[in-house]
Amino acid sequence: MEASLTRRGLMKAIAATGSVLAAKATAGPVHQVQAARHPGWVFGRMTGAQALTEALLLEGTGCVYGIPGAQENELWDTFKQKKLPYLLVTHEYSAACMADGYARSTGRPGVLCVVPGPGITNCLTGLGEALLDSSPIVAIVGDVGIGEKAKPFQVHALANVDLLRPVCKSVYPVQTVDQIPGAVRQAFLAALCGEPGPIAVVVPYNLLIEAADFRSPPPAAELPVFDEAAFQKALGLLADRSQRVGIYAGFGCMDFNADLAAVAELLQAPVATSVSGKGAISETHSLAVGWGYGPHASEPAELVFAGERGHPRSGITTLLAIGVKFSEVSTGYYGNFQPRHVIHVDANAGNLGRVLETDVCVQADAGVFLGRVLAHADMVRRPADQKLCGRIKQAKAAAARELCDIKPGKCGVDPLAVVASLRRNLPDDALLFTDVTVTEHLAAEHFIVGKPRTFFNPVDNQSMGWSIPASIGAQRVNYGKTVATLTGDGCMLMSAMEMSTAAREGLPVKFFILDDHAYHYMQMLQDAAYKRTTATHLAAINYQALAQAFGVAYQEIGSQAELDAKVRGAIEHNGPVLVRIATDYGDRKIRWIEAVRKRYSGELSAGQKMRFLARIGVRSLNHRPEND
Ligand SMILES: Cc1ncc(C[n+]2csc(CCOP(=O)(O)OP(=O)(O)O)c2C)c(N)n1
Ligand SMILES: [Mg+2]
Repeated sequence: MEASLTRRGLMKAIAATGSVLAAKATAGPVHQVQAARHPGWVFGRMTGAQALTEALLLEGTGCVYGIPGAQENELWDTFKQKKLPYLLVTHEYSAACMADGYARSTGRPGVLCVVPGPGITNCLTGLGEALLDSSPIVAIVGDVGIGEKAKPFQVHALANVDLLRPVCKSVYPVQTVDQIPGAVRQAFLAALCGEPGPIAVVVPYNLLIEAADFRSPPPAAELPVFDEAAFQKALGLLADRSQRVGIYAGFGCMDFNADLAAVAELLQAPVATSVSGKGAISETHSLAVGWGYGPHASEPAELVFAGERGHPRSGITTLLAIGVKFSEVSTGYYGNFQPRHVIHVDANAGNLGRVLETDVCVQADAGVFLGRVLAHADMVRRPADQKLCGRIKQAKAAAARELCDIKPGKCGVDPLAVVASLRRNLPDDALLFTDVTVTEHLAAEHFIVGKPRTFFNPVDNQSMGWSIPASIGAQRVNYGKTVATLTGDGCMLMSAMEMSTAAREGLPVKFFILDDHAYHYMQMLQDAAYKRTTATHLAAINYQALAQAFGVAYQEIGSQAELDAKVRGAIEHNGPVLVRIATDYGDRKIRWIEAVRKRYSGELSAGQKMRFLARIGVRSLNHRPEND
């Protein structure tokens, strides 16, 4: 995954710093005048910690999430001295998730700072989520001391650089103090360049207290790759008006809302998004059909893309997939069907044409591609398709009616009712963070997203417990906005401690916890395949006491009748609130799970199927299964 582009850029940045360094700057007033002449440079005599902090400030860092340690106390002290905002967390997993929440909500790289050894191993899961979900992060990571005075068997002396490599797009191990600012600033560029992702800058701690004369310019951005020949071929396909185009838009389209809608209108193409692409087009747009386009996702998307029986000229024939990679989760185990023609556009050549067969793959940033299509509007324009818009409207109305099909719930609230209530009561620009519960799929399907960067989900690493810290990280830099999490009791148990951070900092996140005392997700999968459940029951927690201990307000929702009023009350409260929702999943069907189960079982060999069926048959005779 280490891009030669970013390595080359790093080398250039470091070389520039080094060569100027050779010319030794003079300290004092003359020097300060020189520094003023170099806006945007890290310039002057300072320590490694100061140069690192200057670099973060020059990149506009809004907050550094993390935990200090002996190796980095110098750095944290410098953050304070230079007024770089920071946030102390309770666990480094959270630091990575918070930086991720910052990045997804702002579009700018989120920054974390952790110690080597356990600081690194604790944050690996969060960095892994950012890597698989294309979220830009800069991880400032300490390392043991190097150089002549370095001793053997230092504390935290794991293979720190090697540990980071598999979960980062690139790792920059700094070797000398003068490399620090160049490496940090190059990391910001690389985190965003092409397909975004996490970059780690690893700094041996003794370099932080070393002083040097810095003359480090900002790194030069490299032009994004644009495959012109492939673009022309794609344009040719789009110009064929006998074909009906459908757009599948991913997270890569998130900042090109207006252009995406304009291209859709130009082509009269329905638009489905990946789950992380939700919001790239307003889901209330007349051509937006929801997420996915297979049987696992929004029903309107499936109906409109596949076409309806008895309507021979319905359904799409050319798929224009932009800034998206057809991952297992987003396609419901590769359930997006193969259209007749496929144009796949993505900034990362490694993502192109890996899942569907393609007519043409265009390596390009989504924004540049969309802009170029608009520049050729006359070649590809279609007349307004009233029939298509009518069908979309009808399909969306049917899906909306499903939202009214709320189960009464014997001992709590139907999770679909929670999703509906959140949509009714959260402002349009509120940020909602979902988590790895079965409800993530209900939310993806039914939570209508109107604005970009307002709906978030840990998609491809499916890291439980992500939403609590990610939402706190986002709230820290989106103070005026309503920020909420929708998570399960199992997920909450993984990162609940971080609610104390929200309380300490007065970050008014609304934590909605669906409590069923179980891993319902696993129960749905296990019960169907094994006719019993194993290791899925969770403790009954005293949530009120927990909220009190953390110092956050508490709200209890026990029935559907009180749902709306209490959800509204929590949202209107001016501080952080833990909302326990007694949840009754009942026999609520989840399209994603049904579809994935069908695809998995379709792939079993005859022998495997027989073994599963025989076991199910025998166990079905037992009416008192040995659960958990
Ligand atoms: C770190 C991690 N461990 C295990 C899993 C497997 N897993 C996926 S969902 C889930 C249960 C989630 O429980 P909860 O938050 O209570 O939601 P519910 O299933 O009840 O909807 C588990 C164990 C995972 N995705 N991530
Ligand atoms: Mg649960």
